[in-house]
Amino acid sequence: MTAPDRDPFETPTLNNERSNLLQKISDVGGYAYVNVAVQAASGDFRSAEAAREMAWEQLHSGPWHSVLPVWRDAYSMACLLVAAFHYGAGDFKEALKVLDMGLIMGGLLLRSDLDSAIRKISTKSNAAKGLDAVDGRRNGEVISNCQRSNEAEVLQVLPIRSLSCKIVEKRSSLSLEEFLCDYFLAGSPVVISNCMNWPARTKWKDLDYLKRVAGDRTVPVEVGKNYLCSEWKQELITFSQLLERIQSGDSTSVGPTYLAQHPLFDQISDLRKDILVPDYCYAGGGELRPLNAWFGPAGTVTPLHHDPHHNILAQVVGRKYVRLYPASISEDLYPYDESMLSNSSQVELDDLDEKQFPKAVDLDFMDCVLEEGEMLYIPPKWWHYVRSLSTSFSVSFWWSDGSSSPAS
Ligand SMILES: O=C(O)CCC(=O)C(=O)O
Repeated sequence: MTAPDRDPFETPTLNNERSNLLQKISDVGGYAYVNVAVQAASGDFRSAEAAREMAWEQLHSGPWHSVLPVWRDAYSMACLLVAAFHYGAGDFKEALKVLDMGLIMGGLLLRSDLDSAIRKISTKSNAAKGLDAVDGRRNGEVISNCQRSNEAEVLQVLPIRSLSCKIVEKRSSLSLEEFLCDYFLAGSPVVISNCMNWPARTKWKDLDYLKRVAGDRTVPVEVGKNYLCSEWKQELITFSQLLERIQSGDSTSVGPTYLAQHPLFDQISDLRKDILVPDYCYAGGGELRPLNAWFGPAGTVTPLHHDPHHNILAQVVGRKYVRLYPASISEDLYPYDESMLSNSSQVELDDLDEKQFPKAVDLDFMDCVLEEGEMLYIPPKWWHYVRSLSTSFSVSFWWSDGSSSPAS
């Protein structure tokens, strides 16, 4: 029997779990926070806001890795307290925004309370808007897919030498055994077609559906040419605002808006139901990491970099160009010296400076246009550059080797 969903906005708000948390916050000297949180729990909205601000300051008091985990849980708790007031006042949008911030920035301790508060509010808010259950369909407006479809048009926007070297091998309905023997153990990339029988293939093209399940939710996006450029910035916007920017083809003077490398499916469970973890991700017996979403218009660029994990990049909607270089030629790609950027290359493939980076000019690479419904296996530490050729929604599945440390 499953336990009944406990009320995330329960009274008294300070149950055992939250009282224990307050004790831990006192232990690290957060007496002022404890004071205002207790007052908030007895019905004072201003105190709830003050608690949230205090926790927010702690989250920004130094580098992210040095923030004490207890302050991340304190932030989640304050978000729950603040959201309870907005919910009580019938301001569902504001309540959702606050709870999403708790999910994005907060700790794990009160995650199930945040999730159930979001479920509760979404149900009420959909009922207020006259929308049926998540699957109830209306006449769907479809994601506009300004595709660059012919090769000459595609080549115009791609880095020089694209599609002229070695095209990544493509295999249809590859079995797990074939994947293991021919690619995973050999450390070779492969494009796999006919393998994505997911509800997301149709649902994520339907704007009404996306608006209904995610429209009022707050998500972090990147704005700018790419994360290595000086004018690049991050913003928090609602999923509806992101859809509007994508649909209007609005690329600001700085560059397109990209929801990139965000664990969206931990945040919005209805979208998680639309996808399946490919069996290939169990190769090697390692641990699957949080799934990341990549959603944006044509023209988003993820510059040349590598990751320590195995990766299946699943192309759910639209198409992308991907270029790959093996790990063995890393030095010829001039990685940045700073440790934060040491997995990124200084070589800008879209505007290759041959004088500054001569060794990169004639390097062999593999590339492909990853079409809708295909998956690309990228072995660990392989350098990759990715450019979207249309509106594009992809999911990346990263997993570690059973043999390597879980942190890698
Ligand atoms: O799709 C993209 O823009 C980048 C994907 C990527 O870098 C990854 O999956 O590791």
